[in-house]
Amino acid sequence: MKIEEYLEKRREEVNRALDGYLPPLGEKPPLLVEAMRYSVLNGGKRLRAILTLATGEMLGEKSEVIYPFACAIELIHTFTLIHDDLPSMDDDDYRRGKPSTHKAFGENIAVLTGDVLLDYAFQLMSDPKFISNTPPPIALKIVQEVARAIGVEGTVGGQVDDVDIGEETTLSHLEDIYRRKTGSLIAVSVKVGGILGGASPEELECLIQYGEALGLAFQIVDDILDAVGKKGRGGPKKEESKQDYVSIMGLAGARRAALEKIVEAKKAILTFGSKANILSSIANFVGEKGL
Ligand code: GRG
Repeated sequence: MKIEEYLEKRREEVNRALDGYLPPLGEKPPLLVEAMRYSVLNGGKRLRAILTLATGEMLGEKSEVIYPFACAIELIHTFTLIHDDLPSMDDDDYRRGKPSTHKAFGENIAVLTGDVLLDYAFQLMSDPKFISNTPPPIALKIVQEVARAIGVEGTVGGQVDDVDIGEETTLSHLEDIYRRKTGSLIAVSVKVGGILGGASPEELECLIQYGEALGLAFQIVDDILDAVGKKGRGGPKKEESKQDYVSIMGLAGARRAALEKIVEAKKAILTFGSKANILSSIANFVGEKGL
């Protein structure tokens, strides 16, 4: 199966699972439920959930055990997008081709929708109702890893430095921000799959290296797509003077760097042999999007 077909099939499966986990329309409070469903089920590649699934399955874990964790990570990802789009952050009116959550529901509801998705993600990863096949110590380890990845050392810390980035920055500072702001959620998606699949410490280290390199490549490619106008946000990009990978390295330099990171990611999982073909193809797919 071609990687595009694999990703599409998994995207549909993840969408069905997310649909099932989210509270149905009609539940209270209606506005919050509507905003949760609008924000989560409005497209998205589901890359992070797919990485968790592909990694766990590579190591022999069943998909039904992985789904609550994979979907929890997607809920957290959606939460970061909602908050990232707010006027006080990146101020984007469009997301995934549709009005961003604050444009569709107002800023107050958007903030609360992000909050509740974060909360719900931790419920998914810890409530026996959802994770009856996962031993509690494993679930606790995953909860710790995810919480750390999105906290001070990870997503939020990276976002804080990104907000503060200004017009002059160095490449190493930018990469440090990208590793935390974008890379840490991608890396932990892979790590969670590894933990669920019972990876040895050495295997987990290789998976983390893969996830980190892929995460950095992913944000560089995102900058490239932004620069060439292929991001598909669904509306005009607002003017901004913030530096990014392309403004510092140029388009060719950014493409080169992204491909280097993809090579690094694939090298890290060589130890798994052909079992890692899907992870390797996902890395190629991410890199090729920037070409
Ligand atoms: C995580 C606790 C916590 C707080 C959030 C707002 C914020 C702090 C962080 C922002 C992080 C962020 C949005 C980084 C950008 C990452 C990025 C390139 C997202 C686009 O990901 P895709 O292309 O999106 O996978 P789809 O729509 O396909 O899901």
